[in-house]
Amino acid sequence: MENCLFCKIIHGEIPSSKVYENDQVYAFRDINPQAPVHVLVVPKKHVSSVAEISQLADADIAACLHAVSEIAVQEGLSGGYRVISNCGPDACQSVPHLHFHILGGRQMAEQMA
Ligand code: DGP
Repeated sequence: MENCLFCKIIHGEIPSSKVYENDQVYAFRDINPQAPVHVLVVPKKHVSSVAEISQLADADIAACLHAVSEIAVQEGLSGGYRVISNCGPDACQSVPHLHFHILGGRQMAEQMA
């Protein structure tokens, strides 16, 4: 989608630190990491958030979650990790292209928000 930051990253128009890619998914390091490992997993097809997930094929949704699991192994997150998808303004979503944050490499707070 034109003018979407993450679409531009997927297409290589904006540089990123890629950690994983297949036909359906692109994943890269967050520019403002909030944990030792902070990776963003995005479907290549543009949808704005989980609220629009019905516009994605089930295979694309599944591919995102399989990617999360593979990246966690790749990044050595054997102690666990957190997966977050902010959806809409109340959740402070700042980039309107569906993405899953993988946060790991340290003990997370028990409270999630
Ligand atoms: P959210 O607030 O859930 O929409 O998360 C958006 C994330 O995207 C935020 O943690 C910072 C990250 N981000 C924003 N711009 C860029 C960028 O240009 N490159 C990378 N690698 N990450 C970005």
